[in-house]
Amino acid sequence: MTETALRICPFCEATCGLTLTIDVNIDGGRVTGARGDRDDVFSAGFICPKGASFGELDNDPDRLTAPLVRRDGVLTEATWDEAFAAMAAGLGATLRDHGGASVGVYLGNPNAHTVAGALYPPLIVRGLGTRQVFSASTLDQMPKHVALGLMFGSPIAFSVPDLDRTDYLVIIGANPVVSNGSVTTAPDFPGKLRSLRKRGGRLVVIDPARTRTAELADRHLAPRPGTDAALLFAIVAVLFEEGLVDLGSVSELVAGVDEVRDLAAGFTPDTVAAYCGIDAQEIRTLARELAAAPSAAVYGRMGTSTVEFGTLGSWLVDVVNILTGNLDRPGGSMFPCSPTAPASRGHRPGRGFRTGRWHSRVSGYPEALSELPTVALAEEIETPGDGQIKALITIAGNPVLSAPDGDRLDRALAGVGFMVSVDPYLNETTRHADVVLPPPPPSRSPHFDFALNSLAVRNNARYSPPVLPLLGRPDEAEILSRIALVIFGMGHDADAALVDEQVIATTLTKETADDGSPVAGRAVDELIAMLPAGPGYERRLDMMLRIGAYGDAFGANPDGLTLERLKAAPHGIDLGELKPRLADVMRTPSGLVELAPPQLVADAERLRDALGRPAEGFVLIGRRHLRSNNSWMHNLPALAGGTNRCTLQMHPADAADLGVEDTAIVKGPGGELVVPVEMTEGIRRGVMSLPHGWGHDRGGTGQVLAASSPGVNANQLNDGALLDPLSGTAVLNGIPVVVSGAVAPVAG
Ligand SMILES: Nc1nc2c(c(=O)[nH]1)N[C@H]1C(S)=C(S)[C@@H](COP(=O)(O)OP(=O)(O)OC[C@H]3O[C@@H](n4cnc5c(=O)[nH]c(N)nc54)[C@H](O)[C@@H]3O)O[C@H]1N2
Ligand SMILES: Nc1nc2c(c(=O)[nH]1)N[C@H]1C(S)=C(S)[C@@H](COP(=O)(O)OP(=O)(O)OC[C@H]3O[C@@H](n4cnc5c(=O)[nH]c(N)nc54)[C@H](O)[C@@H]3O)O[C@H]1N2
Ligand code: SF4
Ligand SMILES: [Mo]
Repeated sequence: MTETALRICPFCEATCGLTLTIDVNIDGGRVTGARGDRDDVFSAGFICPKGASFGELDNDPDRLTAPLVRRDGVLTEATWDEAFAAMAAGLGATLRDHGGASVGVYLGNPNAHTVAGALYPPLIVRGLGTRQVFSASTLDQMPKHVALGLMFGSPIAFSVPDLDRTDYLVIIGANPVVSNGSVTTAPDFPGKLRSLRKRGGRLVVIDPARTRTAELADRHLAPRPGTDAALLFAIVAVLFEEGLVDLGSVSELVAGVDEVRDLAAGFTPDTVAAYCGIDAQEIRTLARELAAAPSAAVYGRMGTSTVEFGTLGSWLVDVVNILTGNLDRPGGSMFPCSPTAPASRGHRPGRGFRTGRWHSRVSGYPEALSELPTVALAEEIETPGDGQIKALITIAGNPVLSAPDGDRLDRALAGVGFMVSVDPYLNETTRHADVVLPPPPPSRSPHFDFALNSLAVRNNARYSPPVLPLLGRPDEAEILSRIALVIFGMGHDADAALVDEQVIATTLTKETADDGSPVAGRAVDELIAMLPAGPGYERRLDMMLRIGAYGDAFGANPDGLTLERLKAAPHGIDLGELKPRLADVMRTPSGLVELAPPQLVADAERLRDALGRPAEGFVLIGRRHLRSNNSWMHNLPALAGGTNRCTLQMHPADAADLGVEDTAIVKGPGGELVVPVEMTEGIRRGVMSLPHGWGHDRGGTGQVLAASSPGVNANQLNDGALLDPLSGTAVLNGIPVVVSGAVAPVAG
């Protein structure tokens, strides 16, 4: 017998609503298919190949179904009791002998896509009191956090392009037709770009490669990799030079405009043209069009972020949005309001934002958002001394492939005292663990987008309870809670619900004491008694919804949101189009947007020095594929093969100059690879691209299909020495490489 069930897709940031088909005759049920849910209030039926493979991913026979414990050097299946006890013994011994500060934590990307990943890792990190915290953020969006923190006083003050209403969109360093959007949550990004053009709007794409997104554009500019900050600065220079600056509705709320004008004068189109590889006139035209458009938005992602001047570039995206009057206005770049955002407390100054409150032990890198650069993880494990990492917890990550110089990290992980990994797969990283605790597949896990809702191009609330039963396994909330219990010194077999109850009591105590809270002055016990019976994560979610921006304030606002209401609306609740709310999100001490933070002004000097650098040699950039997801979807037949291959793309003219045919030897600062070559006219000359997340040839990973077409690890070319200094983010785009043919040309 077949049934259907609704489930939000967790495989990328678009958060599409899916309708799953379930075969209930199979023991415990089995997902047999997935299609887009046409009634979903946010995604309206959109689905991509990854979402369509939900069943295959859910049922992958290589997923771990039981925990693994290392015995006599070999990872061996164990019972959950044994595995939790082994985790408690290993972690407990490290805590006793070296303290919580000696435990490192690595948090990977899917933590942004699970309920457990949002709710429990912060408790684990806080409980340890460790500064050895690493995540995929310093391989990704950390530059944006730092820029936002310095400008708005809040590192999460993300604005997103108002895709449905904008008249003019500039996409710089992003390929949302393939990635389905990032740090902007929008199902059917490609459709939204087509609609923009259909309603007479214009699309400009700035990318060294003619991507599928660039192919939809009215105009495509292909700059040299790593030069976005200079290009954006030149746009700013033109806006000032030609009197096109108009801050619109935010003009009373911005400080530092004159400083930015003075700074930008050193980056005119003529000054940056050679460095960026873009004609000065093109830059002027772009600036004029941006200023003239009735509404416009600049949207930047990986290509603007994971580069040498990532924080500067991320800052300048918003500087352009502000100077053209497009920040916080319909059709411009707007601040979403998620259902778990705190209820509005109006415009109030905050404590501001700082980085570098402490530094990494070995290389002295500054902390950002209480994290250290992931490129420093290996050296923090290897280098003896006070504060050395003696034990490591990894949750939903694979830094051996996703971070620079995986070979070094691979060796370091082999030597770490104790390692526990929470991951459904044995991969290049988790194969080093002493205990692997696999969470259940998505069909047996709940879903709510704590992080991604606050990046949505239309405000909405949706919740998916688990579709299928757990069959005696702990869910990820319980797995992470048990790790937290050990860290709190309560023992791994204590009641896991205590963790959530503690958070609820602490949060409500703070809220009821806060005059600006919708539950100010209420009795904590009375509020706790109003939470629904059920799993702790649901109780926490209900609490967050009720004190949140749309909440029922525990009955004070009877029409407001509760988890019960949300559950009664399985296709979600539409919360309307984005509305201006800058005053609500801004938390600078001055109460103003700081357009010229001193740290960024100082870093502009570094960029000015780079302008004179000769533009020679080849550089490497990355690319993504519609049917992949970083390192962990190469094991599914439906997604593997075809054009989803690990090849080096290069311009045929470059190949001819280099004498490269089918195969190339690529040398970078971190190593050397032999890679199949794919010629394409759609990439700028002097630039080559290689996808990341491949290199599944290390053995011992238990992903049979992935290992059969392993590809190479692009990040092995990178030694990780190059960082964006303000954010500690690895430079992943614009790596210098030397390329030659793998087979000597036949002498003729
Ligand atoms: N050269 C280069 N390198 C890059 C990038 C690039 O563009 N170029 N991109 C970078 C970016 S943007 C990112 S985000 C990082 C990603 O870096 P990571 O997050 O370190 O790596 P992923 O490959 O995403 O690995 C995710 C892991 O989570 C596991 N997982 C999946 N679902 C769940 C779940 O529900 N629970 C748990 N506990 N685990 C789960 C998967 O099995 C997999 O092992 O890579 C970065 N590396
Ligand atoms: N199908 C699929 N979807 C994904 C993922 C995936 O692996 N596969 N990964 C997910 C994750 S973790 C993330 S963070 C997002 C990333 O989402 P996006 O940022 O949209 O994805 P990328 O493909 O990395 O796009 C970066 C673009 O920047 C270009 N680029 C490189 N260097 C430069 C530069 O210096 N300047 C400019 N202007 N452009 C440059 C590249 O050619 C590339 O087209 O995608 C998410 N979605
Ligand atoms: S676009 Fe993203 S969220 Fe939507 S179906 Fe595809 S992978 Fe899932
Ligand atoms: Mo990412």
